This record gives sequence, C-alpha cells and structure tokens, in this order.
Amino acid sequence: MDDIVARLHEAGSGSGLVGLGICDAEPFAEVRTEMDRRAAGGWSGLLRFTYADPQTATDISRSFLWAARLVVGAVTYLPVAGNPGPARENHGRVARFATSDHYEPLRRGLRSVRGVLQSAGYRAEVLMDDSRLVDRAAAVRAGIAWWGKSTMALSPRYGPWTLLGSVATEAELPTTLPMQRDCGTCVACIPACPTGALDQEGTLDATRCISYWAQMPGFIPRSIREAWGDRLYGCDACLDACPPGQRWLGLATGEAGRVDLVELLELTDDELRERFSHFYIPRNDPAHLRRNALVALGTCGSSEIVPIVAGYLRAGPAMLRSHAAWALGRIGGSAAVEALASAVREEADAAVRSELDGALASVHEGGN
Ligand code: B12
Ligand code: SF4
Ligand code: SF4
Repeated sequence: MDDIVARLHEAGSGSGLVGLGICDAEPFAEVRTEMDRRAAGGWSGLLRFTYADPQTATDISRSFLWAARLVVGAVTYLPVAGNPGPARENHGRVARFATSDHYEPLRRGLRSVRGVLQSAGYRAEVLMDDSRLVDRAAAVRAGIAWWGKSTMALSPRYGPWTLLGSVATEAELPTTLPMQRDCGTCVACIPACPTGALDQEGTLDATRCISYWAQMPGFIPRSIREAWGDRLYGCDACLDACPPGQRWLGLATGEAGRVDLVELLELTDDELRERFSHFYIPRNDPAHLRRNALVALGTCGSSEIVPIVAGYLRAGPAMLRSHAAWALGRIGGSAAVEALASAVREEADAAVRSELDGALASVHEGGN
C-alpha cells in the first residue's frame, strides 16, 4: 500500500494538486447534525446541492457501497485568478474562484489519482463539487485543511484559496492525521462580511450570503442588494480578510475578473451561456446574470448608462423590471426619474410597481 500512496502523491502533484490526504469513509455524523441544524434554523435557505439529501451527502456508502477511503485533493486558483483591481464605473467583479474554469485542473488531478488506483485494480470514483459529498468535511478529516470560522477549509500555505474534491476508493490505504490547527482567537472574517452572514461559532447563514444570492433564482432581497457592491458572481470578502491566506493572495498581482456590465447586458442568451459557461446559472436562465449585473450597476453604474438600464423597465420578466427599477433609484439623475415615472404609470404588476415607487422615493430622498 505504501507504494500506491507514493504513486498517488506523485500523480497528484504532477498534475497540479497542492494538497493530498487520505481519510476513512465512515459517515460524517457531526456534519449531518450540523446540516440539519442549519436547515432547521432556516440558514440553508433554498439550497439544493448537498442539502437536497444530507444523508447521502454525509455517507459515501449510500453512493458507493464499496468505498473504504476518500483520497482528498486540493488545487489553488491563485495567483492565476488574479485581482479585480480598483473599482471601475460600469464594471462588475467576479469572485476569484470563477474568473475562469478553475475546477478543470482539480478534475485533471483527481482523474490522475483515480488512474493510479484503477490501474492497481481498485474501484475508484471522482467526486468534485458533487451533491454526494461535503468536500470540506473530507478535507478536514484527511488532514489537508482545518475548518475556519468563515466555514472555509483553510490550509497553512494557501489559506482559503483552494478548491477541493475526492476520489472514493475501495483500496484500504493508510489514512493521514487531521491537522492540529485552528483559527485561534482570529475573527477577522466575521466583521468583513458585508451582510453579517457569519457568526463566531462557524455558522454561515446562507440566506444572508451574497454568494448564495448570486446563484439563486428569483428576487434578491433589498437588504442584500444594498450590500452587494459591484459583484457579478460570487463574493470573496471573508476570504480576502483571512490572515492565513494573505501571503498567497499577495502573489496574485495580475488583473482578472472585471466584466463590462453594459456589454454583458447587450449579449443574447446564447452568448451569455457561452461566455459564462463555468458559472452555475440558476435554471440555466441567463436572466439571472442580467439581474446580478443590474444590481451591481446600482453601485457602480454611471448616469450615461441610464437608457440601457431603463430599457429593462419595459421588457423581460418582472424580476428584471424590478431590479432595473432598483438600480435606477440608486444611479439617480433626471433621466432615471423620468424613466421610472413613466414606467410606474404603465406597470401592471403590483410587486414591480412597488419597486418603482421605492426607487422614485429613494432618488428623491437621496436628492439625486
Ligand atoms: C452549498 C455550497 C455553498 C453555499 C453554502 C456554503 C456554506 N458555507 O454552507 C454557498 C452558495 C453560500 C457557497 C458559497 C461559497 N462557496 Co461553496 N459550496 C457549497 C457546496 C456545494 C456544499 C457545502 C455544504 O453542503 N456544506 C455543509 C456544511 C455544514 O459543511 P461545510 O461548511 O461545507 O464544511 C464544514 C463543516 O462540515 C465543518 N464541520 C465539521 N464538523 C462540524 C461540527 C460542527 C458542530 C460544526 C458547526 C461544523 C462542523 O467542517 C467543514 C470544513 O470547514 C460545496 C461543494 C461540496 N459538495 O461540498 C461548495 C464549496 C464549499 N464552496 C466552495 C467555495 C469556493 C465557495 C465560495 C468561496 C465561492 C465564492 N467566492 O463566492 C463561497 C464561500 C462562502 C462561505 N463563507 O462559505 C468550496 C470551498 C473550498 C474551501 N477551501 O473551503 C467548495 C468545497 C467547492 C469545492 N469543491 O471546492 N457555497
Ligand atoms: S461569501 Fe461574502 S456574503 Fe458570504 S459569508 Fe463570505 S463575506 Fe459574507
Ligand atoms: S479570518 Fe480568521 S477566523 Fe476567519 S477563517 Fe480566517 S483565520 Fe479563521
């Protein structure tokens, strides 16, 4: 077995994995309890993924009866994912994990690990961002990370800047020891969260998390929009604040992840799907990307783009009409007021009318 372990490390590091550990495949009982607690508290919101079936997500034997071990791998997406650079008018920002398909190197690394196991005659299956496994729990048990208060799995060298996955196998490999480390007295991520979604016990209230709303269908609550900033997809605020990740983050100097939102609003559905094919887009409906762009323009939009945003007051689903109204209320100016006032006279949907009224009131209060 030691020989296979050496080959696993060789294959993993040779294909870009920066961490590799092995743990048993016993059910993650405490994680199951934690998921149930979050669901009961309403903190998992309408999350599907692992929350669709927590029992399966925390017990790998329900998917692979033969699984005896999980070989857990990590990649880092820095420094390649770079920095969004200074805020720019009419430009949104993509969180670093999604500036391109950073899961691809992880997929490659895990497949080469699987290859070693299969060529030694063992069954092996790759699980990566899969509903059948809580990746961070496996990483913590396999000793390649510790569980941070931001809920991120942290590693000493890369902090929170990793993506995680596993290979389930029947090979009874020797396991690695969990890491003897924790966040200590640090609480930096908690005040750094723009929406107060984190607490000192390491609970994330997903219903207050910007990253959650960027991937959810429907209307984004106004309180979340207020804190949204110029984000288009994902949020890195609790990762940016994390001291163990600072040194590694400091090496990411290239600019990446800025998106021209006006250009985005002019793309067709097919063009949006193609350009952002590595994003999780709810119901595969690109209207959700336009919605996110409108919310970001509420923070970074200039008065010149009012006609483009105003175009959304009349066309498209109520979700877009509402978010366009909100954005115009924030951008302000006489052209925005005119567009809002004219739309409110014609709007038939009561919820959208209320957004239009709210936007007009906020323009007047703000003295724009
Ligand atoms: C649902 C989900 C989300 C949801 C909810 C996240 C959450 N914190 O619960 C949303 C959409 C908000 C989200 C956001 C993000 N996500 Co996400 N997400 C997932 C997904 C699909 C499932 C996570 C899950 O079910 N967790 C259940 C909870 C209970 O467990 P956990 O927090 O993940 O794990 C910890 C607990 O189990 C804890 N634990 C263990 N025992 C006990 C006992 C007790 C009592 C307690 C309290 C806790 C505890 O230790 C674990 C390790 O930290 C995973 C992929 C996967 N299949 O696992 C990716 C994943 C967690 N996401 C990931 C990433 C990168 C992100 C973002 C950084 C993206 C971004 N920049 O916007 C943000 C980070 C937000 C944050 N602070 O967590 C990475 C995290 C990598 C890492 N190094 O930690 C994952 C692992 C994807 C991957 N394959 O790499 N995500
Ligand atoms: S991803 Fe953003 S909104 Fe979500 S917990 Fe972290 S800082 Fe808060
Ligand atoms: S910011 Fe501090 S408390 Fe939060 S996860 Fe990082 S080390 Fe832990």
